Amino acid sequence: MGYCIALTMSSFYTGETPDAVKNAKGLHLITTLTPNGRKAHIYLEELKEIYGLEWTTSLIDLDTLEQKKPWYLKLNPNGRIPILIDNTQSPPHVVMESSAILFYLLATVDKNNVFGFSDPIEHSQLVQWTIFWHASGQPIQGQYNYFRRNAVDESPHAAQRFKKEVLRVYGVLELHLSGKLTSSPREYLAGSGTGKYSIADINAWSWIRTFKSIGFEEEELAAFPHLAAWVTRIADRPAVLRGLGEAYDEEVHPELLIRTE
Ligand SMILES: N[C@@H](CCC(=O)N[C@@H](CS)C(=O)NCC(=O)O)C(=O)O
Repeated sequence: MGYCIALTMSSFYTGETPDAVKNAKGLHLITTLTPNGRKAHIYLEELKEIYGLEWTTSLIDLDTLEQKKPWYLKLNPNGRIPILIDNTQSPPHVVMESSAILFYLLATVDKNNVFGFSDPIEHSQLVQWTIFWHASGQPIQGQYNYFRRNAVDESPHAAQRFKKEVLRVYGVLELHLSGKLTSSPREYLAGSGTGKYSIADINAWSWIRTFKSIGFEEEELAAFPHLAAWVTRIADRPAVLRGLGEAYDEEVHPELLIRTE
């Protein structure tokens, strides 16, 4: 039996896996202050308020490429953050992909569906809008940011292409929230009536919150009043403020930073 456990653990960690990860109990998050990291932070912080959820955190400075090392790739072959390790499972269960982390926490922690829905139709709405942003929003906004910041040639083609597509995706969310075509304006992305704040909102909000500062003209932003109101509606939640902030900042918490040689 002991032999089996040893085998299981050795297939999960390497000799290089940092002690903070290897010895963690319960939920352990590996993250940094990026939009994909922040969506996990925000939901964990919301769950802490409701259920008293506890977890531990390790931070990675992406510039050190710790996330590309074999010990990390063994946990997430995609070599990106965030990941959540559930050490209450045997062997520990690793969740990669930020939206999948939200779904995992919804299924395992948020038993009362405070940030989800027990009704299958409303749950289907939640899944739709979470996947819509994960598939059509965040990769496009990520590429838009990349080409905006790292143009290496005179051709603005890629930057323009991604900018146009980000604005199109914002337009989809604006149409949905405004109720322009359905006569049902909404406050949140999923749920009956005007909707309910859920992981679908957390998922998209961590990215869209910056929409006024990522290079759009005032006239372009004027097309999204309902999206702007939605950003403001969510911004002041205490758990949201904590999720954005210093608990996940390696300069404030250098003791949480993991770096192998
Ligand atoms: N689809 C993934 C994307 C994760 C992702 O792109 N993470 C970025 C930070 S937001 C990252 O780890 N970048 C570092 C790298 O690519 O090496 C998710 O939603 O979790």
